[in-house]
Amino acid sequence: MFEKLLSLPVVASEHGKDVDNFIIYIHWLMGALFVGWSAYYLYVLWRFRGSRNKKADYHGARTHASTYLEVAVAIVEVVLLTLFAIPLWAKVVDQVPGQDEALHVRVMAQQFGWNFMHPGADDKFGNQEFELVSEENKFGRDLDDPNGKDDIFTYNDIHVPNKKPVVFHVSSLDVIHSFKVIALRVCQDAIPGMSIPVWCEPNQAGRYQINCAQLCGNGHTVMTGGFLTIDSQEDYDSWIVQNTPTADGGAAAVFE
Ligand SMILES: [Cu+2]
Repeated sequence: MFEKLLSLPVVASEHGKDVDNFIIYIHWLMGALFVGWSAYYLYVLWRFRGSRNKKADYHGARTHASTYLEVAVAIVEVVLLTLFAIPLWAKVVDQVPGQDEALHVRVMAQQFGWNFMHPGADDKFGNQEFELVSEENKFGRDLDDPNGKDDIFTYNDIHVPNKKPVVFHVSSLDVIHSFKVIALRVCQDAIPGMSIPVWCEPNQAGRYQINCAQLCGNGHTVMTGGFLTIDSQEDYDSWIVQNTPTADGGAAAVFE
């Protein structure tokens, strides 16, 4: 019900509900503050109106009510922080699944789009070297590494399986961008020279828009052209087959 009231967008990840609930709790607090402050403001307008108070009174408040209220608001904020925000952060941000527990995908943002590196059928990335990074080789892939032969490279299009954790290793080729998939309730800054993991467990198949959440240049809005598709296992398997590079570099050539 409150999701509707706040027009929260569709959720497609396991932890998304927790994020939404937290947003709702904060709105409850903000609602209470809004009503309380508004009522107090109206009361003060009436209580200290000019016709009743011809002369200014320098004493100010004579009770401690405002202090108690301040303390009560602070306690609610501490509860939101310690019982909800910090445990939620620990659960959905800090505990990144390991190599065997999740699909790992590399994301390289650039002005103005999203490059993806998928480990392919063997679930192993090929070697990458900083020295090899170029306009054609955005991930600095080592073309001689056998683990990298089946790696899939795409632009503005990535597929992940439903109901399996996925870790996005987010980086940038030029300026600071931010990888944001609203449906997944995932957002991570993309910083040149760093690879920062962000993860979730998708739970609803569909095609979802990717946004850049940092103003990154003239074409910033064009970065909404990226899409993430959550596939059923069957669709995902066929996506892998269709996009795995052939020995002559067929599929890879299309996407690089
Ligand atoms: Cu951007």
